[in-house]
Amino acid sequence: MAAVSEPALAGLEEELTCSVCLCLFCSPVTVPCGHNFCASCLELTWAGLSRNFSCPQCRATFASRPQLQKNTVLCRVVEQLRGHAGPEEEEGEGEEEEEGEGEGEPPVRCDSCLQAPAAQTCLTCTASFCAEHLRPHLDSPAFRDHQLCPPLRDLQQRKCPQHNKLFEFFCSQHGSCICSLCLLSHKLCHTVPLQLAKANAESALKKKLMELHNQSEKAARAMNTVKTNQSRAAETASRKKDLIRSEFSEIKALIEERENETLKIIAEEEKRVCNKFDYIHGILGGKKNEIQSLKDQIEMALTEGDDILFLKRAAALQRKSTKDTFIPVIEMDQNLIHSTYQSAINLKDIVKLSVSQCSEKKAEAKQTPGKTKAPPAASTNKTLAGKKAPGPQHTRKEKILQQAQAPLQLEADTEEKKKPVEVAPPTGPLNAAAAMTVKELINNFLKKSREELLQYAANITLDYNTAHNKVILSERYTRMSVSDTSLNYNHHPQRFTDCSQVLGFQCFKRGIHYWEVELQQNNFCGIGICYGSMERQGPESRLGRNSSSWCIEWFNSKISSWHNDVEKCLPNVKTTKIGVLLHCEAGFVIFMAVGEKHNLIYKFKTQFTEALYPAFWLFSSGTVLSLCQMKQ
Ligand SMILES: *[C@@H]1O[C@H](CO)[C@@H](O)[C@H](O)[C@H]1NC(C)=O
Ligand SMILES: *[C@@H]1O[C@H](CO)[C@@H](O)[C@H](O)[C@H]1NC(C)=O
Ligand SMILES: *[C@@H]1O[C@H](CO)[C@@H](O)[C@H](O)[C@H]1NC(C)=O
Ligand SMILES: *[C@@H]1O[C@H](CO)[C@@H](O)[C@H](O)[C@H]1NC(C)=O
Ligand SMILES: *[C@@H]1O[C@H](CO)[C@@H](O)[C@H](O)[C@H]1NC(C)=O
Ligand SMILES: *[C@@H]1O[C@H](CO)[C@@H](O)[C@H](O)[C@H]1NC(C)=O
Ligand SMILES: CC(=O)N[C@H]1CO[C@H](CO)[C@@H](O)[C@@H]1O
Repeated sequence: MAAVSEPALAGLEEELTCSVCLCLFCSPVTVPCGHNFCASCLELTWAGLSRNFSCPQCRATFASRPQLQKNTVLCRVVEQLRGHAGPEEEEGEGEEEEEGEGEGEPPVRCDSCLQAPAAQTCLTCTASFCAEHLRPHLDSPAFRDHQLCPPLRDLQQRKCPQHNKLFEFFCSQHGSCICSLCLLSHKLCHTVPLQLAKANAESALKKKLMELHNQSEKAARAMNTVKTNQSRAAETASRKKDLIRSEFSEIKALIEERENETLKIIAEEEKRVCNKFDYIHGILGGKKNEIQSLKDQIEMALTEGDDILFLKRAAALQRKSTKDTFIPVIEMDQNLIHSTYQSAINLKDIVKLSVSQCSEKKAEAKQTPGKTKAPPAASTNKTLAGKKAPGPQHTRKEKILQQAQAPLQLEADTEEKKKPVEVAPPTGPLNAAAAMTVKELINNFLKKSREELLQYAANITLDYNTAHNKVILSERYTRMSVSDTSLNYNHHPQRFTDCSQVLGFQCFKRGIHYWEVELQQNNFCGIGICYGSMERQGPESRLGRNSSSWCIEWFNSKISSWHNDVEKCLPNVKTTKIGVLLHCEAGFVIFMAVGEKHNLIYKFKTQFTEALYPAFWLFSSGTVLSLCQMKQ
């Protein structure tokens, strides 16, 4: 086999022997003082001890039981040695002969006779001698000072090649062994006798072993911590995932419940109408039978031969008649169907909006990790709307200051710079925080481009039943104008009797809605919103003159806002297209000039308590308003 390693391993046997069992190591382990033992021997030695563990070789004591690591290098060396010496090394005498010089250490031969095994080595002569040839050393005074020691092998390796003298010292600077003659050239070096150098190196290595032992224990502890932390993280994540799952299933259940309710409304309406149809169908069936029976009687009478009898019957039959069949109009309540459908769309919009807001926030957080979080109002993309950010350019220092301060500060800043902004005082008891978020929300919407607002677009049609007698509706209920004469619309409780007004057919209880109105001719009109419960008669039925409506009014060149009979004059705007943005939950309505740079005309903030209808007032003949069909 690996003959190459054979000589290398020769002579190592003693080093590879456990000092407890005196056999070759079997799974050797290393104790902190650096000594190796068979794992099982150490187990036996330390069995039953709870402290004062000591090394069986050097008696070094350890307060606690040292952690023992298998000495893998030693293991491999022992295995290699076994591979040559056979597993039972001690009893393998025969093998030893076979292996010859390879394994069994050949005795050191006498340098004199070159045959007999040496008894001692003389360090002075640098030669080994058998008992016989050693005798002069022991007897003759000439050799008295010669230093004798047990036989040493390879004396040549222990000699300085330069001076052919035995090494006696160790130079730590050069890390080499030197002889006494070399000392001259190492005058400036630190040199120590070999024995001392060996002892020093041994203790240094032992110390290092201790340190490594400490380090390895530390590493093992750290590994444990990492594993623990890992499983803790996994646990936390799975717990949170469960919670999130249950939140979402609750959301889904809520939506499903709403779906069920909404579907139920339609189903009930369907049932109501179906029952009516069934009823009418039954009535008509009876009528048909009645007619058939009269028909039969007449036909029977016509076959009567007896004149007297025939005339008598004919007279009776001629008196009989059946009324024309009256078929009542039965249809589903379009208003109900539509508003039910609209409520589903509104819910969808709200969900869509909050879901997209969630992902926007996430994207923002990713974009600026570690930075101070900017307030939402300031972080929306201003360039999208083709507008410049409001407010002056700030220096870098000011910007940092602003970021450090509360969003409140930034908000107040931009608020002042905007010109035509006025805010109606909120009617509801909003707390400061809620008011602030509504403010931010409004600013968000004001920064949106028209394209962005169109995602909330609602097509509005006019409700014929609310139109005042002089309001003409045309273009499939999207255009309104004023007639000089009364149009004699039939009476309806929802109809305006005193003010030439009309409401939209659509009503909004929830969600965000945007519609646009075109002022086509003559600026005498009002555009706004109102509760369905607003008066239809008397002076209080005028838009803005009560607490149930909010509007912007054009009175020739004068523009003003109206609510609760309070007027506020506003700066003029040139545009003829007005956008209305209604946010039911946040409680605001914004009137904007479509296509203008600073497009805010006015905003009302309040808490809406009822569903809201688009509302219009047309003052004089010639005024024409048109509702825009919106493409999403
Ligand atoms: C353990 O060692 C300490 C100090 O070397 C000694 O005082 C103590 O008696 C020892 N205990 C035992 C049980 O040998
Ligand atoms: C090993 O660690 C112990 C405490 O954990 C310490 O007292 C000792 O000095 C360390 N030994 C070495 C060699 O670092
Ligand atoms: C493990 O968790 C503890 C406590 O949570 C912490 O102090 C320690 O730094 C963590 N260690 C690692 C490696 O993550
Ligand atoms: C909705 O209706 C379906 C079918 O009628 C029913 O299985 C489900 O439990 C209902 N969900 C809720 C939340 O009421
Ligand atoms: C803002 O919008 C413009 C135009 O769509 C785009 O180029 C830019 O990257 C956007 N900036 C941010 C911060 O989203
Ligand atoms: C409004 O009506 C137009 C034309 O009928 C249609 O194309 C558009 O999709 C509608 N918009 C909405 C928001 O329903
Ligand atoms: C029905 C209605 O809302 N009426 C109110 C209209 O506004 C005036 C003025 O604020 C109130 O006095 C009415 O009660």
